[in-house]
Order: sequence, then structure tokens, then C-alpha cells
Amino acid sequence: HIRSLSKFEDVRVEISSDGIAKITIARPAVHNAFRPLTLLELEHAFRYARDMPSIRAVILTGEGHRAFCSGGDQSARGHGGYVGDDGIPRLAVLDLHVMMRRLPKVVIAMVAGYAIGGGHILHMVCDLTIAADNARFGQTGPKVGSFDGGYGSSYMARIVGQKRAREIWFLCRQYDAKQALQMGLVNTVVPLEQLEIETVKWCREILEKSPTAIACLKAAMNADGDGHSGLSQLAGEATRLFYQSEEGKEGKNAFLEKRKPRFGSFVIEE
Ligand code: 2NE
Repeated sequence: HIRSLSKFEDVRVEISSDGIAKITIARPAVHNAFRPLTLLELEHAFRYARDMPSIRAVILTGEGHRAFCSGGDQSARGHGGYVGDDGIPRLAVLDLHVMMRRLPKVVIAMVAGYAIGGGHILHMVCDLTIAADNARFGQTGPKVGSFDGGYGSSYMARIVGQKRAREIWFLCRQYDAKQALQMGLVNTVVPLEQLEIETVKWCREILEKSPTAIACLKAAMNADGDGHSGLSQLAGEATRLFYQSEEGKEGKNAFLEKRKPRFGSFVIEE
């Protein structure tokens, strides 16, 4: 895992000693637009963050101060999707959204400069967004022949309301950090030079809290919007806790020891 992370071309992963993973999209020449390789590396990075128990919070950001992310790299856009080295057109960013929502840890978008198009949706899918005062937000899909009808539309409408979401998509305007704060698109706005300090401060406050409570709350807040998949995420948290109980272990041990399980002593406490 660690070796493969260090070989990344488009994404940088840094991990602090207190358990914060900082994932940076590093393509500043194109305002951190993502190509298929970028998404593959982001998937690996988020999987790593999920699997490492020592990682408790994740920051997603873009390199430099000019952009968080400008969405899909239009030069990689082919017939039916974005085409990487294997020649297969994909919309892999949609899978990344699901992965970020299913990560049982808090993901914070740290946004300086443009969060535009698919880059805007990436920050929205994060649990929290800390914006610098130079941040600019917006969609471009109807201008550049694209749209995101998944989280990019319905989840956006849940955040900002139906009228605003329709305005954002149908007019393709840009909004500054103050407007984004008023719409509830971001959690706070800070001067650019304070951005990383403030984001780390939020992470450290989260690190002091119960990881299980946070994982369950995230799953609960996703559950209504994500249908069966959301319920499965929430129920998965319950299963994970059950596996850790003596009752859960008795079932497994009885099977492996080829005997009847002894559940008689377990009671459901009110
Ligand atoms: C972000 C924005 C508004 C910034 O404008 P400006 O004027 O400050 O910068 P400029 O000159 O446009 O960009 C700097 C360089 O980055 C490249 C530009 O082509 C330019 O390159 P050079 O001319 O210096 O060589 N660049 C910027 N964004 C890029 C991109 N997305 N792909 C490839 N190259 C890009 C302005 O740059 C802008 O509007 N960018 C395009 C935003 C956009 O339309 N993104 C795609 C939306 S669709 C999407 O993301 C998507 C989806 O909707 C559904 C599924 C999957 C993806």
C-alpha cells in the first residue's frame, strides 16, 4: 500500500502522526482537473484511508491556491466517458463519490480557488467544507456538454434547496465563498493564509470524538438519501459492532467448533 501511494503521479498522500490523511490532487497546470489516472489514485488513497485504523480524518484538497479541482479533464473526454491508458471510457468519479460517502471517517474538503464542475461536486460529497476567501464555486455541465444527475443534482438540492440547485445548474454562474456560505454549501470561510490551520483545527476537534459514534452518524445521515445502499452502510456499522460482541463471537466459534451455539445466556437489555 505505502509503496504504491508513493508512486502516484497525480495525487499526493500525506499522513500526520495524529491520524489525519491529507489527499491532494496535484495537477495545478489544469486547475487540478481529474483524468482517469487521477481517479484511480484517489480511489487507492481513499481505500488506504479506510483500511488504516490509525487514520481518523481525511482532508481532500488541490495543489496550490488557484484551484481545488476543475472537474473532469476535458482533454481526456472521449466517446461516452473519460478515457485512460486502457482505452475504456468511464465516469469513474461517480464511483469515487460512493466510496467517499461510505468511508466511515470524516472527509473534509479544503477549498482554495476554483471548485468547478466535477470539482464542485467532489467538495459537496465531502462531509464538511472549509473554504478560503478566494474560493469560487459552480457547475459548468450545460455549458460544456455534461451533467451529473447523481449526487451532483439530488444531493445538491438537499443541501441548497431545489430552487438554488436549479439556478446553479441551469445558469452555470460562479459563486464566491461568501455566497457559498449563505447557501449552506460550505461550513466556514477563512482568509486564504489561515485555510490549512483552520482545517487541521477542525480535524483535531473531530479526532477527540468517538470514532464509532461518528461512523454511525455519518451512515445515519447518508441512509435516507442513499436508499438500500445507505441502509446497508448503516446496518454494516451495527454488524461490525455485533461481530465484536461475545454473542456474535459465540455464533462463529460454535460453527468452527462444529457444535450447537450457546446463545441462552445472552439477553437483549432495554
Ligand atoms: C476553472 C475555470 C473557470 C478557471 O478559469 P481561468 O480563466 O482562471 O483558467 P483557465 O485559463 O481556463 O485554465 C487554466 C488552464 O487549465 C486548463 C485550461 O485549459 C488552461 O490550460 P492552458 O490554456 O493554460 O493550457 N483547464 C482548466 N480546467 C480544465 C479542465 N476541466 N479540463 C482540462 N483542462 C482544464 C476554467 O478553467 C474552467 O471553466 N474550466 C473547465 C471546467 C469544466 O467545465 N469542467 C468539466 C465539467 S464536467 C465534469 O467535471 C464531470 C461531470 O459533469 C460528470 C461526470 C464527470 C465529470
